[in-house]
Amino acid sequence: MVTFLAGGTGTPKLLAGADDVFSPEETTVVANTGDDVELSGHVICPDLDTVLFLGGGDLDRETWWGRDGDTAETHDELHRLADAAGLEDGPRYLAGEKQTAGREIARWRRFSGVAEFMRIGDRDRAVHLTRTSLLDEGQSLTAVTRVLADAFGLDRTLLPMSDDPVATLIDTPSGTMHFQEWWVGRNGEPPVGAVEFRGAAAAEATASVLTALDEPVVIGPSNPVTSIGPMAAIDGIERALHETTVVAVSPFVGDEVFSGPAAELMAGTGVEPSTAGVAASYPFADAFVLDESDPTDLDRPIVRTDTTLADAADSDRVARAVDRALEAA
Ligand code: FO1
Repeated sequence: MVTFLAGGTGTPKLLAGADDVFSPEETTVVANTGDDVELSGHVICPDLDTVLFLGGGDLDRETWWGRDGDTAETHDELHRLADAAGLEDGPRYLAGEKQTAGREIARWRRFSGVAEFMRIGDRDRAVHLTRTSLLDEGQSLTAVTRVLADAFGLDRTLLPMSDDPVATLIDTPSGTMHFQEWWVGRNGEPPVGAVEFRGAAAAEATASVLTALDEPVVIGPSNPVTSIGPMAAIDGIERALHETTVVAVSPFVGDEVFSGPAAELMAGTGVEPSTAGVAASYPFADAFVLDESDPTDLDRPIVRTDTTLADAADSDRVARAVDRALEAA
């Protein structure tokens, strides 16, 4: 058994063609939930859903979020209506007292659906509605994720990092905002200062996550700050990572990032945006997979390969390197 930590697109891209090396039946994926928001009344879990749709053969591979070929008629109509009603565009946070009313919720991740600031596909929305309804019926996020995983025919075990809410908040010169406001609402533009994982100190790793972390762990080329950071910020998870074997794939070649906001987030939080910075962010990692042209040397074992992840053959190659790194760790 092997457990992958997933956030953003890095680990899903590694999993996309890794089945011959890491059979889905023997793989658990623990997904970041720091990116989750409540928008238009829906609990949206982007990092869980990317793995869910990938496993169900229904992921939009252009964006690596949302469902393949989805329409967005409800979303488009929300914008048309807001325009017609003269309502200002979002992100529109609900008022302070509404942030924590109702289901247990981390502060400042709850948004109005007026001029919905994230594009929610119609079939995607059905997933969020089902999730939210089951949560409101009293099920835990872990239990709801199992129900959805069964509906999508997943062979992998998929777990949220915690059943407790955590919200990744970004400090910028324009104020503190939720990760999704910064990334989707403002195109990742206000410069990043500190990053806070609100709720993480009180959040607990579930028993299923702790059991999964008894196995060797693989951290794909996800961004260490907002994809993996919320998981490492939960005490029980951090302790478990120090105790088990961990292999991490760098999302950088030296100081060049493959994609996404990792470099801005690392620089903003005082970590060198490079493979060396990734290694410093993962003191619990026992070995690394680096690109063959990455000049970085580390104090831990390194396996090198071409770490480009553009298609299934790439994922297979990188997965084989991960397997060798697990042996070297
Ligand atoms: N990313 C965008 O850049 N724009 C969107 O409108 C958007 C909508 C969206 C809806 C559901 C979902 O699960 C993910 C969505 N994402 C969107 C992706 C998301 O913002 C991030 O890429 C992840 O949180 C990072 O893992």
